[in-house]
Amino acid sequence: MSMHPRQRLPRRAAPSAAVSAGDGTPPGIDPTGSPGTPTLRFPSDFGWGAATSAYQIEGAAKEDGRGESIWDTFSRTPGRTRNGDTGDVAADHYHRWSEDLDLMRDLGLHSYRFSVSWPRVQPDGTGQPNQRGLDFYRRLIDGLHDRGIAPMVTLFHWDLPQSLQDAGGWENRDTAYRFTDYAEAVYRGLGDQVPVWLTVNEPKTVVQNGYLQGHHAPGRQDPDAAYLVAHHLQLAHGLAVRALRASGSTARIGPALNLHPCYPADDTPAAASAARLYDGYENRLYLDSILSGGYPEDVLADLGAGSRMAQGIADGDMEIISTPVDLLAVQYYTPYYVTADGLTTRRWPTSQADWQQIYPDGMYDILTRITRDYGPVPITVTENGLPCPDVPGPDGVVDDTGRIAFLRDHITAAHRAIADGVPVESYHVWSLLDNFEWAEGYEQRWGLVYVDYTTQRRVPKRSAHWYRDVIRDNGL
Ligand code: IFM
Repeated sequence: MSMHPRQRLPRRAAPSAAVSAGDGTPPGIDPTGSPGTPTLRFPSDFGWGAATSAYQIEGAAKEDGRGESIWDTFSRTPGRTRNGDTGDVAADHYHRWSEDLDLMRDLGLHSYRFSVSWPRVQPDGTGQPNQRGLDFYRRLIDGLHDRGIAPMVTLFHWDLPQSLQDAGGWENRDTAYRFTDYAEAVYRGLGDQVPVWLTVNEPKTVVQNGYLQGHHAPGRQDPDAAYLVAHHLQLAHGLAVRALRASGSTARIGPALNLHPCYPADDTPAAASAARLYDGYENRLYLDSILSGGYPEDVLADLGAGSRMAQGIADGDMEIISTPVDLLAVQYYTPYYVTADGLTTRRWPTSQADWQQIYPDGMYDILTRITRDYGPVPITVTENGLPCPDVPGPDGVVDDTGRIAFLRDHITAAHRAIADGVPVESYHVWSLLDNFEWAEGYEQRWGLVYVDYTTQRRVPKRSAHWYRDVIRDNGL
């Protein structure tokens, strides 16, 4: 088996000459644009939202019967996260959910995407659900409806119960079946009030960060295990889609995939061919299987017939994985430029997250490519955003002009894709609140709303006011 390119490329690559000022403002872009008379109107039923995930905001790690997740274990292990940060308290959303819902109402959000914490609902990953855990999400969902905001619920956003990890985690095929039981318990508890379910968030990040590079939980560096995990995560997705349908639910369901356009770094045939394989690992390994029923041949060939993944594909798995979905949730952050030897290089300024090149046209390219290659599957953009070094000024204002420029340019790119026939239904900013950014701890602030982690005071940033106007005007 040849090595996946990401293995040879540390995520933290050497800085290129073209770097941003660190506030995410690409050179040459006026960050101060604010909506006046909108010149770009979105379809009248377009949905505007914001997204979060359980471990990143909830805190209350030991309350109301919540069990331990792999992120509790990982973040409490010295050296794993920046400054030793954990999600023990995070943005304390578990206690401040009502205030946070009021913030969402003030923004005018149509849709709020959040995740259910598996160990809050099944502390050990199996068995009877913990009613106090379900009650929290019931209160949240009722509170959203009271404020006219539609809940969009992700079932798995990386916080696997530690007990399941102890039994092999996603390397163990059985975990996909445990996920289905958990999904059924959540549908039974909350399903009547949830119009959209997302199964598994960014399986690729689990594969790459959790099992190739090892800087996310569970901290493994084992390529052969990584791609078996890719298969089991997708099996879990397909089984959950079937289980939801079998429950008689009319809710819509789909996967949440982070997709990256992969361009050749130069005009050589070798770079073109390397970029094609890179695209296989980044995108087609998830899109072809879920939307077309088979893993890409080039990736399978590259992994080799003897790989644990190839050996782990049982009869009928691909039919399960490709069970028709109602929508595809797309998360776009960065493009990749691939050299002839399968490494990546930078072409655009980066944000404070050094893996993120700011390239709004990549949003257009990835959205149009989905429709071109897989047909008119309805798309919701469930994440898009950047971290900025946000600090309240003496007047208390958080002036994140770089975020406004970023959002404006990416929303404009999404509008162009819609105008060219891509069925994009909604757009969600990552993130509603500053939160625990995994291995980066609390250093990177991704929110529309600033969180003072000492007092837990929330301060809507300038971008929040700007986004509120975009929603109000249904355009910019
Ligand atoms: O914070 C993460 C999120 O959990 C998944 N998508 C990418 C975001 C920014 O890194």
